[in-house]
Order: sequence, then structure tokens, then C-alpha cells
Amino acid sequence: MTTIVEAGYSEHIETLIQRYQSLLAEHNYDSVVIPSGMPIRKYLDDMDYPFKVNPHFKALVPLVTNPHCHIVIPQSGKPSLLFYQPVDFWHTVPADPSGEYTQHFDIIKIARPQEALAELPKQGRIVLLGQKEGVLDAVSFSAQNPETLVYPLYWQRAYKSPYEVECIWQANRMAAKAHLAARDAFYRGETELQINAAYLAAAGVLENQMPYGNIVALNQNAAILHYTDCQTQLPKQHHSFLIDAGCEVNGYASDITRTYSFAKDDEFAELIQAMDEMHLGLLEKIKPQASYVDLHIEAHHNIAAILARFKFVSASPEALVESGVSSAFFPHGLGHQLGLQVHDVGGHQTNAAGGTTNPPEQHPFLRNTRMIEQNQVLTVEPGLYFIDSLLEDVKGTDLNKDINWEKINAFKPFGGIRIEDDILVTAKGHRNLSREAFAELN
Ligand SMILES: [Mn+2]
Repeated sequence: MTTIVEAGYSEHIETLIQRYQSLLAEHNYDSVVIPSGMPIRKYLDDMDYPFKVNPHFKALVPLVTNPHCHIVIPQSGKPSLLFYQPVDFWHTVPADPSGEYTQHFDIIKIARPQEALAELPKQGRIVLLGQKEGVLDAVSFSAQNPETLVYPLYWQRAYKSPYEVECIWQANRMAAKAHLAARDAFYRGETELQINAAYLAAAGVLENQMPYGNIVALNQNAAILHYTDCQTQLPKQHHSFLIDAGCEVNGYASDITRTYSFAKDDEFAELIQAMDEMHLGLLEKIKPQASYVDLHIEAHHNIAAILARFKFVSASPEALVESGVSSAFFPHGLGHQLGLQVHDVGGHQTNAAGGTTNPPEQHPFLRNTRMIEQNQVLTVEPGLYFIDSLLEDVKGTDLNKDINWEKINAFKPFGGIRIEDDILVTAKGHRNLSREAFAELN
């Protein structure tokens, strides 16, 4: 099943083409070539890895499964799309171009990748935005991925058009439905593999069509931040379930995490509840001109307070954050920009021209240091985990005496908690796309 979004596409593409054409004029380029890309061949094999399209390409057209295509945008005038449609009895041949996007391009069909050469521009200063591979090896470009074009495009990508918001919203609706199916499979006592299958079946997609590898973690596996093993065996007992999984619509991702306690009424369930309330409290601070870095630091203080409240520690929240001990329990960043890529580009960019704004030294994994502004879509995903290797480091600190190791050891079989929603920043506050999607299903 593929959900196709067209609402707002025309305005989106007109704005984007305008942006490209002003950048071309400003930097004295005559045209830009944006290839969809090529599949990558497996070593010593005759098969390819799953095709992943050039993100610049899918920003312009809702095509994510079409290799060997090229978009050409001249400094002025209508852009063209070289549409690859081979004669092939081994594979499915791409259907004829259809839908709203076809109105905005002169479409030229090519049956072999090499035919693109005759259609690509030959005169003037030509820029390549993408990888120089395949037929493009024979083309001489004035520049490849020049920073003068790439940085402004990355910067602007954070401000979603209504079309892009609609794509991410639909991706949230698909994912919410699949999350509930996965939750039900967990409470039926299924394996990680079965739960993952339930998720994919409810989403109606193949694993390769996921925006990132599903994290489906039972029990202590929830303490592995990017766990993708998917056990086929049942654990002795179901304690907890952490699922971090999204969906993709027109190449735009959702990215949602939920954590459940099997017993539903134990202390781990209370801990989840406390994290959920804390998470929703943080979201109240999301509005234009708020600092995402400050929000991340605030999350640390709040998580430290929860650790104290549940008697995992006896030190003050301030001491836990200042000493860095809170990072042993919450080692990753609060979230990231979300869009064409799950961890979208530009999160550390200083302004449209480029530059890097690093996160604070104590928080190296924070992926977004930009000010919060209207039309950004950000994830907010606080976590609290019991990770052996990080807890080992705490034993060497002054705070070791303030840690209730017995209680922490008792919670290790639960792994940890992460709760993640996709947030659209609005003029005065925010919309929680993930919660809205779940609310529809209740
Ligand atoms: Mn995320």
C-alpha cells in the first residue's frame, strides 16, 4: 500500500524551483542536474542492494523507486525530467508518469541509462547535485554538490511546506496503526520477529520501504539504542517492549517510539507513565524562538528528577546532570529534524550559508542545535535506560555511593524506556502529529 499525497504539491514545487533558480542565478550557474541515483551492486553478485533515491530528487518529485532518472533545472524556464522506463522482462517496468507532478516538468522518457547523455545540458556552467556515477561519469560539470547551493537547500529543508507536512502526517497515520498492531502482538506474548511482522503487515509495506530499520526490542534488548536483531525465540518471560518504527509517504518519514510494560500495573509501568508525563511537559515548551538545546538540558534535569523520585539515586538532579551521570541513563540527544531523511540534514547548521553549531561538549549526540522555528518538524524522544557499559563508568565517579545499585539491577531486565513523537512547530506552539494519529484510532 502506498499513500499518495498531492495536496499542496504544486505550491511546493513552484517554491522549490524558484529557490533553485535564484540560487543558480546568484552563483552564476546555467543549470543543475539532479539524478535519482543508481542501485548499488553487491560485491561478486548479480543483484543490487535495495535502491535508495537521492534526497534532493525526492524533494522535487514523489518518486522513490525510479533509478537512472534525472531532473534538469535551467536557470530560467521549465525543468525537465528524464524518466527511465526500460524494456525489461526480468523486472517490473515503471508505470508511465502520472499525477500532479507531471504538469511541472517536460518529461522525456529514456529506455536505456545511456540515453540520458543526449538529453542532459551540454552548454554553460552545469552543476551536479548527487553522485557522479554511471552515465554521469562522461559528463563534465562545473561543480559537484557546491556548498553555495547545498547549504541554503539544507537550511530551507527544515521549513516544511504544507505538502511536506501532509506527507509526514500521513506517514504518522500509517505508523500509528502499525504501532498498535505491534503493541497487541506484544501483549499476546509473541516474539520480536512476530511483532515486527505484525507491524509491517498493519503498515502494509515491505521492510525495505521502512524509513529506517525497525527497532523491536523485548526486555533487556530495549537497552540497546539501535537494536535491530529481531529474535526468533520467545524470551522466558515478557517484561517490556520498546518499539521505534516509522513509515514513509512520498519519501517523507515518520519516526515514533513507544514503550510498554507487560504487567501493565508494575513499577516499570509507573516509570513509563512518569516519562510520558515528563515528555508531554517538555512539548509544552515547543514554540518559535525556543532553544532546542535548552530543551535537551531540561530533559536531563527532568529525567534526573524521575531517577530520584523512583529511588534509583539519592543525589540531587543538579548533581546528576552536572557530573554527567544523567547521561549514563539518557545517553542520546532529545531529537532531530525529520523529513526526507529520518535524521534530516542541517540540524547543526548555523545559518543558510553554512557553518556548524556544535552541541554542548557534555552532549555530543544531540543532533539539532538550531533554534525552534515555525514549520520545522522535530522529533522529541527522551529516554531512560539501564545500559551496563555506561553504568559501569558511573561506578568510578564520586556519585557511586548515591546510586541504588540493587534497584537498578532489578530493572535491567526491562532494558529501558523511550517515548518519541513527531512535532510540527506552528506560529504559536506546536502540533503533535504522532499523538493526533494515535488519537484517531481510539
Ligand atoms: Mn528519532
